[in-house]
Amino acid sequence: MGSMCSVLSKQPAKILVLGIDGAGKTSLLYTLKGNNDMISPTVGFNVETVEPLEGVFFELFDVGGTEKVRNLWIHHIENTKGLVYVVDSNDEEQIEESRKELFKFLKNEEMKGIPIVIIANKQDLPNALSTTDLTNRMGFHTLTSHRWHIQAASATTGEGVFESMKKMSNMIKRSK
Ligand code: G3D
Ligand code: MG
Repeated sequence: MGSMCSVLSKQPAKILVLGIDGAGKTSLLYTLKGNNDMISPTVGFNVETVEPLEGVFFELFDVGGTEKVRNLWIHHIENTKGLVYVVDSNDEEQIEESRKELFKFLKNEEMKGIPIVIIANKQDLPNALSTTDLTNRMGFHTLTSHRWHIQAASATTGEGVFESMKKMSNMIKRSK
């Protein structure tokens, strides 16, 4: 166990933060980074190293989610240790699109064995779907190719955000 912890602390584990536009990826980075810090945008995407738990360092890659840039997601897979997939639980119209993009992305051979934490974001909004409803609507029960966990969260209030990173940390440790 101790050696596994040091694996995560020696050098940050690369985590892809994906999801369609408006899901809340950048807000999630801000919440984890602390809102007083500015996110430094790299060419076309955001990369931030955060320490969501003591001694656990994640390098978060928020590579954007507009239709145009989704094809670029695959170019960021190398060395990825985990996938955080952000979904806007309050936007029923985009759920199908979000589902399709995730399942398409997971077909990439390089994603094999990479654990996934799905962020059921915007839970602070009154019409947000519950994690149970979202799981059904997105067909996660058919997602047997990867270990996954769905976390109710709000990137703006911070609800569930650090819990989701803890879950990710545990999943990565177990996949070593
Ligand atoms: P993206 O990076 O995935 O494209 P953003 O998404 O982080 O830019 O968020 C898109 C919009 O959703 C932003 O609103 C942001 O404030 C809002 N948002 C993100 N997370 C939450 C959440 O948990 N709850 C609520 N209520 N709103 C959220 P604007 O108005 O700036 O476009
Ligand atoms: Mg963004």
